[in-house]
Amino acid sequence: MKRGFTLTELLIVVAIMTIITTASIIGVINVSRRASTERAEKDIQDLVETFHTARVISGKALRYSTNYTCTECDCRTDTINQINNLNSACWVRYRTSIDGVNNATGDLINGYPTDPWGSPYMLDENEEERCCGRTDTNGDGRWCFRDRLLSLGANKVFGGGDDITVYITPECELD
Ligand SMILES: [Ca+2]
Ligand SMILES: [Ca+2]
Ligand SMILES: [Ca+2]
Repeated sequence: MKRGFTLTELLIVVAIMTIITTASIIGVINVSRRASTERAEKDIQDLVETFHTARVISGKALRYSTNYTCTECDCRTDTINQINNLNSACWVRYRTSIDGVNNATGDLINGYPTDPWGSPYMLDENEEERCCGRTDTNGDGRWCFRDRLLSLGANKVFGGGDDITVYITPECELD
């Protein structure tokens, strides 16, 4: 005589299916997160190469192409809403800097690159920036500090353990 599933058997089957489904979803999320991180790293690498080109063509530190010593500074205290606002001071400055680099390189940057989470890339120009207690220790008239480029990561704000940060070796000799 055939018998149906008992309630216990049904519950076990449901539990197993739930576990399998959850594991699959987590797997998909992890793969997608890894793909986003890899894209951000690739974008950053491309931008660094373009910044280098601007540096070589102009013969000057990046800050002279962007006309800023801290493109990202208007973004540092921004909330997610502000980062999402294309008219915010953060975005205006970012577009101005990209335009400056394109002027120097003959339009090597296509559009205004955003990271995989929709934020502009953050740039702090530091090479030949005379501030912040920095000194020209070897007295050659060049302040050799590293420019920094980063993605805010999935949380779209500075910090939180998900920033992807690259420091750019200055073209001038290190002090
Ligand atoms: Ca700076
Ligand atoms: Ca120096
Ligand atoms: Ca972050």
